[in-house]
Amino acid sequence: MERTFVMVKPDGVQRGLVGDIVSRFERKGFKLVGGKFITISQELAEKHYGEHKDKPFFGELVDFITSGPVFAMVWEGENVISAVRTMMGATNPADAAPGTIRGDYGQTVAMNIVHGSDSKESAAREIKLFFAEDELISYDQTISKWIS
Ligand code: 3AN
Repeated sequence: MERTFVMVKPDGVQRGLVGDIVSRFERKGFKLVGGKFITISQELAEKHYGEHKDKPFFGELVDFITSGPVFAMVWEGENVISAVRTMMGATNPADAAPGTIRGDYGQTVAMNIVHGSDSKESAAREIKLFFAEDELISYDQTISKWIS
């Protein structure tokens, strides 16, 4: 079963959107297997956004993601990586469709509420970066048999 890394960014936490975002993935039928409320260190931010280190907005990105607490999660389900990306909406909230998280709540690309892994490789890397193996919980959920 596929897993992905999702994070409510500092703007989403400050705006009180954690519950809404968790609720969307729960109602979709995905299973929460890990979650923690943390403030990201400079070192972790630079690792997480390593692929953007040569971009002009890298400094801004690291400053923003370390500026306040985030809610980091791991979600599990059929095609969960791409489904979460669809539910988040386009990176630039101005282009994100209504009904998506960024389309409903976001305004700027720098503060776009939520992060979700963009591939199997990123998901594996990001989950490992944020969670120890024993922080991810496997459990039976009876709803699973009705959705996949
Ligand atoms: P996504 O989060 O949709 O995967 P990426 O990986 O292209 O988007 O970008 C990572 C993050 O970098 C975005 N979530 C956004 O917050 C930030 N970002 C992307 N483009 C810009 C930009 N032009 N200016 C400031 N921040 C940006």
